[in-house]
Amino acid sequence: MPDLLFATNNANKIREIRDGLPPIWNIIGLKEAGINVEIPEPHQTLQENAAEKATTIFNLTGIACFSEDTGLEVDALNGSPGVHSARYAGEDGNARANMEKLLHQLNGVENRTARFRTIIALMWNGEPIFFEGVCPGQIATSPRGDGGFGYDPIFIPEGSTLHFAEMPMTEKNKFSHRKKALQKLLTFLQSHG
Ligand code: ITT
Repeated sequence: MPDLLFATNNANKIREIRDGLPPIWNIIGLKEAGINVEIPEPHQTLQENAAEKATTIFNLTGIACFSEDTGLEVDALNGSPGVHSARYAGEDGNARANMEKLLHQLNGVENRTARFRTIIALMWNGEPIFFEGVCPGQIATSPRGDGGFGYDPIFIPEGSTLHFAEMPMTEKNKFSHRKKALQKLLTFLQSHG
């Protein structure tokens, strides 16, 4: 089974990618690979950040790898928090504070349409190539569920009445941005592998 290094420190992303991949690939996260680095995300687009993460780890290790960057785009907020989703409330990775800020911004707002967007960057012949997945939906008025991570308690994907955090991972993966991007990556690897 070939190893594929997933350049992320987010254990939830690793779980979801493993759940969505047929077991022909052995997905390894940075921690498991013994790589302890803060991956920079300095850019204004998901694509540039994804490329930065994958390129940084590839240059460090020389190992076949991919990364992904994800953002939540809310129409009533002109696409915010978008590429700034992780630090929306200031502190990196504080999901509760991020959700509270978003719900506050949308207080009394009727149009709650939004989408998660994932860009995967795969290092291929030393250069990043990209695969995109989008999941349209709505921002709920209050959180529900204790599964998933990040903004999952307040996101209702199109085609469901459940919040992402109320779904088991396999159900989330029927809708998810990450799974759609992963599917494109898989198709590419299967035809070029
Ligand atoms: P990396 O190591 O891969 O960079 P990260 O946690 O920094 O991991 P991102 O910058 O891609 O990941 O995440 C942006 C924000 O969006 C962050 O607050 C996540 O919790 C949130 N997020 C990402 N994917 C999500 C998903 O599927 N459901 C809910 N929230 C998600």
